[in-house]
Amino acid sequence: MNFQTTIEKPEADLNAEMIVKGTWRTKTFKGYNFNALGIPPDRGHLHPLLKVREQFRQIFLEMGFEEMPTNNYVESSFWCFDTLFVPQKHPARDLQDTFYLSDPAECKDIPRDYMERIRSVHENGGNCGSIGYQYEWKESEARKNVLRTHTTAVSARMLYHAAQQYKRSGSDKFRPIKLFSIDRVFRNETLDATHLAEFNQIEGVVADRNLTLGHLMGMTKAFFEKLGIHDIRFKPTYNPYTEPSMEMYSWHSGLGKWVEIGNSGLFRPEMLKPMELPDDINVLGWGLSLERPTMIKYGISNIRDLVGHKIDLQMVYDNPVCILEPRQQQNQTKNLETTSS
Ligand code: FB9
Repeated sequence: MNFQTTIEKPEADLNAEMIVKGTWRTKTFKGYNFNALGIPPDRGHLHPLLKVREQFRQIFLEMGFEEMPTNNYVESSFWCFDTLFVPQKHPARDLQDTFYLSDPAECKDIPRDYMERIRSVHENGGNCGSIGYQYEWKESEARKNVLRTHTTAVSARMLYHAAQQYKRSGSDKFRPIKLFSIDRVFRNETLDATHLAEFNQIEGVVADRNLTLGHLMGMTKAFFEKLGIHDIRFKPTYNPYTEPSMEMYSWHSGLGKWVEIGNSGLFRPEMLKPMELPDDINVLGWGLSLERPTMIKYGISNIRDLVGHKIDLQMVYDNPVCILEPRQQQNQTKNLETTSS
């Protein structure tokens, strides 16, 4: 019977002094509470953008795409614009749209023969049934280094190397190419609630024999299906590097309007022929941003609450798991809601 007048507070911890002095023998210790959660260990928290990025990566990998190496933010104007048949006087290449580097200002290694083919396709259409832009193309302009304005620059380099590899292989078996990229691009744009001077571009490209506009519509439909977006609409648009080009829209019942969810097109022969891709190889491509779907998914209306030094870190700590894949018969927006459970 352990009745006593003094309430001895049971020990919670066994410390070195108790062991040294042997006082632990006479102490009463608290029982172990194995259900105690304990202090959550200070661990990493994935930024919502990285969670949504991983979801998009999984979708591309499921569709058999390979990821492009995008770990170089600096590109020469040659790969960022000239190979994509963007004329040297195009406004997108102006200082107020593109960040030019002062050091290193110029790119040294550009394949000479390829550059000459790019010169002639800009000046007079080269040999691909085009008249080009009928202007004097300057090598110095092409050598200017920039912060890439789109990851399509990386697609151009990957397609060129694939074409050169195919040419060297001498075989006539062209293995279809399915590549994707999700990485930062930089545009010297006017900043507003949805635009910063950089965003993450998501891009998919497919190269194969006799690809058509139908393949492009089918591929983008399949892609957005995996996002839970079913009926998308296409609207003709213009890009210097694709013809035909289309914007894609989806009905957003939450916002009660059609939302532009991306851009797409079939790359022009003026881009593909100088790469020495076989004549019957066509290349389709589409792109969107990572920030827009993330803002919609996490109900964030101002880009500065998602990205930048002013964001409240609690949002990063507390943002829930990100599940993009569709759930049957739920109306579209439903899928964009966060899985709070
Ligand atoms: O992301 C965009 N919209 C978007 C995407 C997804 C979404 O949520 C999903 C439901 C889950 C909601 C919105 N856009 C593209 C459309 C607009 O936001 C547009 O105003 C802004 N665009 C960016 C460029 O701004 C200057 C988004 C960015 C963009 C635009 C074009 C491309 C990539 C990103 C491209 C391309 C392309 C075309 C042809 C061949 C290869 C690449």
